[in-house]
Amino acid sequence: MQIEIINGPNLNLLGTRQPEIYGHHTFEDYILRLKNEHPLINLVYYQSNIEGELIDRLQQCEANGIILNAGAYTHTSIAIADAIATISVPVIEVHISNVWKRESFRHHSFLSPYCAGVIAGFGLESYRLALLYFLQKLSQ
Ligand code: CA2
Repeated sequence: MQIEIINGPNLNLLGTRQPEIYGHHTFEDYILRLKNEHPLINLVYYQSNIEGELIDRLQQCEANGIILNAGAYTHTSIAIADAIATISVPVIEVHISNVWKRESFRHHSFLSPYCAGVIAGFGLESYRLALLYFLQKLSQ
């Protein structure tokens, strides 16, 4: 089983800035832990700050499921929403922070209507919860 985690803009800065919102861990450290916990899953990680690259990656993805944190593009990108709507791989939208506790411009997502579900507000554990959903769903 292959699951791909795709992170959008600025998420390469995890663990270096705004730890009060985004925590102290780099994503590379976190994904190593997930991989160690799930050695039978082929967990692939991709990050880009560029909208078109994220769309290319979504279109090319051959995984069984995608865990997507599109960062601020969540709230702006009809193009990423169209890409999710077009592909057959199921996508779970995740956010580290609870976006509904934050500024009102973060309350709307263009992506959610095309995603299997949304997980937000659990720090990096949001990704683990999404992974657990796919593990359960895909092993049925
Ligand atoms: O809570 C999330 O996961 C967000 O997707 C993060 C985005 C934000 O625009 C969304 O509204 C919610 C921002 C990512 C910025 O990531 C940083 C990480 C570390 C330091 C600075 C920024």
